[in-house]
Amino acid sequence: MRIVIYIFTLLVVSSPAKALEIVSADFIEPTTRYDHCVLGDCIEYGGLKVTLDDQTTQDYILPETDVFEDVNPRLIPMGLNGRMAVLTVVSNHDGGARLVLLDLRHDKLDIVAKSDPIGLSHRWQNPIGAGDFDHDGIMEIASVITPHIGGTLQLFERRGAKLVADKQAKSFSNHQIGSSILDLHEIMDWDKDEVIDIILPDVSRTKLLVISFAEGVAKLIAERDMVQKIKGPVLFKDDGLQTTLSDGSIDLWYP
Ligand SMILES: [Ca+2]
Ligand SMILES: [Ca+2]
Repeated sequence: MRIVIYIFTLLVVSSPAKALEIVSADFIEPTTRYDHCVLGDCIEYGGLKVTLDDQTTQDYILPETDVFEDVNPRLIPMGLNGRMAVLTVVSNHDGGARLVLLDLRHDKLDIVAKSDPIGLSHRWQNPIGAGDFDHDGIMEIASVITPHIGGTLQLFERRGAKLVADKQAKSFSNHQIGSSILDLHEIMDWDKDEVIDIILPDVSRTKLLVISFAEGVAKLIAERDMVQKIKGPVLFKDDGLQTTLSDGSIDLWYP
Protein backbone atom coordinates (compact mmCIF):
# COMPACT_ATOMS: atom_id res chain seq x y z
CA MET A 1 0.00 0.00 0.00
CA ARG A 2 2.82 2.36 0.91
CA ILE A 3 4.45 1.78 -2.49
CA VAL A 4 1.22 2.53 -4.35
CA ILE A 5 0.75 5.81 -2.45
CA TYR A 6 4.37 6.76 -3.12
CA ILE A 7 3.99 6.22 -6.89
CA PHE A 8 0.74 8.19 -6.96
CA THR A 9 2.35 11.10 -5.09
CA LEU A 10 5.31 11.06 -7.48
CA LEU A 11 3.01 11.26 -10.50
CA VAL A 12 1.07 14.20 -9.09
CA VAL A 13 4.18 16.12 -8.07
CA SER A 14 6.11 15.49 -11.30
CA SER A 15 3.28 16.27 -13.76
CA PRO A 16 3.94 19.80 -15.01
CA ALA A 17 0.97 22.15 -15.23
CA LYS A 18 -0.24 22.40 -18.82
CA ALA A 19 1.13 25.57 -20.40
CA LEU A 20 -1.57 27.98 -21.50
CA GLU A 21 -1.77 28.90 -25.18
CA ILE A 22 -3.13 31.94 -26.97
CA VAL A 23 -5.98 30.93 -29.29
CA SER A 24 -7.20 34.35 -30.48
CA ALA A 25 -6.33 38.05 -30.24
CA ASP A 26 -8.21 41.32 -30.75
CA PHE A 27 -7.31 44.97 -30.42
CA ILE A 28 -8.99 47.03 -27.67
CA GLU A 29 -8.93 50.67 -26.54
CA PRO A 30 -9.29 52.49 -29.91
CA THR A 31 -7.43 55.79 -29.94
CA THR A 32 -6.61 58.69 -32.27
CA ARG A 33 -3.47 59.73 -30.36
CA TYR A 34 -1.10 58.81 -33.25
CA ASP A 35 -2.04 60.98 -36.24
CA HIS A 36 -0.85 58.86 -39.16
CA CYS A 37 -4.25 57.77 -40.54
CA VAL A 38 -3.03 55.44 -43.33
CA LEU A 39 -5.05 52.29 -42.50
CA GLY A 40 -8.51 53.45 -43.58
CA ASP A 41 -9.19 55.84 -40.69
CA CYS A 42 -7.39 57.67 -37.88
CA ILE A 43 -8.19 55.02 -35.26
CA GLU A 44 -5.38 52.89 -33.89
CA TYR A 45 -5.37 50.85 -30.69
CA GLY A 46 -3.97 51.22 -27.19
CA GLY A 47 -4.39 47.62 -26.11
CA LEU A 48 -4.64 43.97 -27.08
CA LYS A 49 -6.89 41.26 -25.62
CA VAL A 50 -6.04 37.59 -26.02
CA THR A 51 -8.16 34.54 -25.28
CA LEU A 52 -6.32 31.50 -23.90
CA ASP A 53 -7.16 27.84 -24.39
CA ASP A 54 -8.71 27.70 -20.90
CA GLN A 55 -11.17 30.40 -22.13
CA THR A 56 -9.74 33.08 -19.82
CA THR A 57 -8.59 36.40 -21.31
CA GLN A 58 -5.67 38.71 -20.71
CA ASP A 59 -5.07 42.32 -21.75
CA TYR A 60 -1.87 44.15 -22.63
CA ILE A 61 -2.04 47.96 -22.50
CA LEU A 62 0.59 50.10 -24.26
CA PRO A 63 2.06 53.25 -22.72
CA GLU A 64 0.36 56.51 -23.83
CA THR A 65 3.22 57.24 -26.25
CA ASP A 66 2.55 54.10 -28.33
CA VAL A 67 -0.24 52.58 -30.44
CA PHE A 68 -0.86 49.31 -32.21
CA GLU A 69 -0.87 50.61 -35.82
CA ASP A 70 -2.56 47.61 -37.36
CA VAL A 71 -6.00 46.27 -38.34
CA ASN A 72 -5.93 42.63 -37.15
CA PRO A 73 -3.30 40.96 -34.97
CA ARG A 74 -1.83 37.70 -36.38
CA LEU A 75 -1.00 34.45 -34.56
CA ILE A 76 2.33 32.90 -35.58
CA PRO A 77 4.19 29.90 -34.08
CA MET A 78 7.14 31.89 -32.70
CA GLY A 79 6.32 31.96 -28.99
CA LEU A 80 7.95 29.88 -26.25
CA ASN A 81 8.66 26.33 -27.55
CA GLY A 82 6.98 27.17 -30.84
CA ARG A 83 3.55 27.94 -29.40
CA MET A 84 1.37 30.66 -30.90
CA ALA A 85 2.35 34.28 -30.24
CA VAL A 86 0.79 37.52 -31.49
CA LEU A 87 2.60 39.43 -34.26
CA THR A 88 1.66 43.08 -34.69
CA VAL A 89 3.05 46.59 -35.17
CA VAL A 90 3.68 49.25 -32.51
CA SER A 91 4.21 52.86 -33.62
CA ASN A 92 5.12 56.11 -31.90
CA HIS A 93 6.38 59.58 -32.78
CA ASP A 94 9.97 58.77 -31.85
CA GLY A 95 10.75 56.04 -34.36
CA GLY A 96 7.72 55.06 -36.42
CA ALA A 97 6.70 51.41 -36.66
CA ARG A 98 8.37 48.35 -35.15
CA LEU A 99 7.35 44.68 -35.15
CA VAL A 100 6.39 43.21 -31.78
CA LEU A 101 5.69 39.67 -30.62
CA LEU A 102 3.42 39.16 -27.60
CA ASP A 103 3.38 35.91 -25.65
CA LEU A 104 2.75 34.74 -22.09
CA ARG A 105 5.68 35.30 -19.78
CA HIS A 106 5.13 33.69 -16.35
CA ASP A 107 1.47 33.30 -17.42
CA LYS A 108 1.14 37.04 -18.08
CA LEU A 109 0.74 38.60 -21.54
CA ASP A 110 3.73 40.73 -22.46
CA ILE A 111 5.84 41.96 -25.39
CA VAL A 112 8.53 39.25 -25.50
CA ALA A 113 10.42 40.36 -28.63
CA LYS A 114 10.61 43.45 -30.82
CA SER A 115 12.49 44.80 -33.82
CA ASP A 116 14.20 48.14 -34.06
CA PRO A 117 11.78 50.89 -35.15
CA ILE A 118 12.07 52.20 -38.72
CA GLY A 119 13.60 55.36 -37.25
CA LEU A 120 11.16 58.07 -38.37
CA SER A 121 7.69 59.02 -37.17
CA HIS A 122 4.86 58.23 -39.64
CA ARG A 123 6.76 55.38 -41.27
CA TRP A 124 4.88 52.09 -41.25
CA GLN A 125 5.42 48.44 -42.10
CA ASN A 126 3.02 45.66 -43.09
CA PRO A 127 3.83 42.21 -41.64
CA ILE A 128 3.25 39.19 -43.92
CA GLY A 129 3.72 36.15 -41.68
CA ALA A 130 6.24 33.58 -40.54
CA GLY A 131 8.05 30.59 -42.02
CA ASP A 132 11.51 29.13 -42.61
CA PHE A 133 11.87 31.09 -45.84
CA ASP A 134 15.62 30.56 -46.34
CA HIS A 135 15.58 26.85 -45.37
CA ASP A 136 18.16 27.19 -42.58
CA GLY A 137 15.97 25.50 -39.97
CA ILE A 138 15.11 28.79 -38.23
CA MET A 139 11.77 30.58 -38.56
CA GLU A 140 11.69 34.13 -39.88
CA ILE A 141 9.04 36.85 -39.88
CA ALA A 142 8.53 38.55 -43.26
CA SER A 143 7.43 42.19 -43.38
CA VAL A 144 7.38 44.99 -45.94
CA ILE A 145 9.04 48.12 -44.57
CA THR A 146 7.51 51.42 -45.86
CA PRO A 147 5.14 49.86 -48.45
CA HIS A 148 3.90 53.33 -49.55
CA ILE A 149 7.27 54.75 -50.57
CA GLY A 150 9.06 51.81 -52.22
CA GLY A 151 8.88 48.92 -49.78
CA THR A 152 11.63 46.55 -48.70
CA LEU A 153 10.75 42.91 -48.10
CA GLN A 154 12.61 42.24 -44.84
CA LEU A 155 13.07 38.93 -43.01
CA PHE A 156 13.56 38.99 -39.22
CA GLU A 157 14.92 36.21 -37.01
CA ARG A 158 14.03 36.03 -33.34
CA ARG A 159 17.06 36.09 -31.06
CA GLY A 160 15.73 36.18 -27.50
CA ALA A 161 13.94 39.48 -26.97
CA LYS A 162 15.07 40.88 -30.33
CA LEU A 163 13.69 40.52 -33.84
CA VAL A 164 16.87 40.94 -35.84
CA ALA A 165 16.89 42.01 -39.50
CA ASP A 166 18.05 39.13 -41.72
CA LYS A 167 17.79 38.83 -45.53
CA GLN A 168 15.93 41.42 -47.62
CA ALA A 169 14.85 42.40 -51.12
CA LYS A 170 13.54 45.62 -52.70
CA SER A 171 10.99 46.97 -54.20
CA PHE A 172 7.48 45.89 -53.19
CA SER A 173 4.19 47.33 -51.96
CA ASN A 174 1.69 45.25 -50.00
CA HIS A 175 -0.57 48.14 -49.00
CA GLN A 176 -2.41 51.00 -50.66
CA ILE A 177 -2.21 54.11 -48.46
CA GLY A 178 -5.61 54.82 -46.90
CA SER A 179 -6.97 51.27 -47.28
CA SER A 180 -8.02 49.07 -44.37
CA ILE A 181 -7.14 45.98 -46.46
CA LEU A 182 -3.68 44.83 -45.35
CA ASP A 183 -3.70 41.31 -46.74
CA LEU A 184 -2.07 41.86 -50.16
CA HIS A 185 0.28 38.90 -49.75
CA GLU A 186 0.31 35.16 -49.17
CA ILE A 187 2.86 32.60 -48.01
CA MET A 188 2.89 29.12 -49.53
CA ASP A 189 5.24 26.71 -51.32
CA TRP A 190 4.53 27.87 -54.88
CA ASP A 191 7.14 25.75 -56.71
CA LYS A 192 6.81 22.66 -54.45
CA ASP A 193 10.49 22.60 -53.46
CA GLU A 194 9.45 22.23 -49.80
CA VAL A 195 10.56 25.78 -48.96
CA ILE A 196 7.81 28.30 -48.26
CA ASP A 197 7.65 31.26 -50.70
CA ILE A 198 6.37 34.83 -50.34
CA ILE A 199 3.82 36.19 -52.81
CA LEU A 200 3.33 39.94 -52.91
CA PRO A 201 2.78 42.85 -55.34
CA ASP A 202 5.53 44.83 -57.02
CA VAL A 203 5.95 48.49 -56.11
CA SER A 204 3.28 49.59 -58.66
CA ARG A 205 0.85 46.88 -57.40
CA THR A 206 0.10 45.85 -61.00
CA LYS A 207 2.07 42.60 -60.75
CA LEU A 208 2.07 39.72 -58.33
CA LEU A 209 5.55 38.32 -57.64
CA VAL A 210 6.58 35.01 -56.09
CA ILE A 211 9.83 35.38 -54.15
CA SER A 212 11.90 32.45 -52.89
CA PHE A 213 14.75 32.74 -50.36
CA ALA A 214 15.49 28.99 -50.67
CA GLU A 215 19.03 29.58 -51.97
CA GLY A 216 19.81 32.17 -49.30
CA VAL A 217 19.07 35.23 -51.45
CA ALA A 218 15.83 36.58 -52.86
CA LYS A 219 14.94 35.04 -56.22
CA LEU A 220 11.93 35.85 -58.40
CA ILE A 221 10.44 32.46 -59.35
CA ALA A 222 7.12 33.54 -60.91
CA GLU A 223 5.23 36.73 -61.78
CA ARG A 224 1.84 37.68 -63.13
CA ASP A 225 0.69 40.92 -64.74
CA MET A 226 -2.68 42.19 -63.57
CA VAL A 227 -5.14 44.12 -65.74
CA GLN A 228 -5.89 46.48 -62.80
CA LYS A 229 -4.10 47.52 -59.65
CA ILE A 230 -4.22 44.98 -56.84
CA LYS A 231 -6.70 46.05 -54.16
CA GLY A 232 -6.55 42.88 -52.07
CA PRO A 233 -7.00 40.62 -50.37
CA VAL A 234 -4.69 38.02 -51.96
CA LEU A 235 -5.78 34.57 -50.79
CA PHE A 236 -4.75 31.01 -51.59
CA LYS A 237 -8.01 29.11 -51.92
CA ASP A 238 -9.22 26.09 -53.93
CA ASP A 239 -5.69 25.38 -55.27
CA GLY A 240 -5.23 28.90 -56.67
CA LEU A 241 -4.40 32.46 -55.75
CA GLN A 242 -7.45 34.73 -55.67
CA THR A 243 -6.50 38.38 -56.01
CA THR A 244 -9.12 41.12 -55.75
CA LEU A 245 -8.36 43.97 -58.17
CA SER A 246 -9.27 47.67 -57.95
CA ASP A 247 -12.48 47.23 -60.02
CA GLY A 248 -13.64 44.45 -57.69
CA SER A 249 -12.93 41.64 -60.15
CA ILE A 250 -10.97 38.60 -59.01
CA ASP A 251 -7.86 37.30 -60.76
CA LEU A 252 -7.25 33.56 -60.49
CA TRP A 253 -3.67 32.26 -60.75
CA TYR A 254 -2.67 28.63 -60.37
CA PRO A 255 0.85 27.36 -59.52
CA1 LIG B 1 15.09 30.34 -41.89
CA1 LIG C 1 9.11 27.04 -52.60
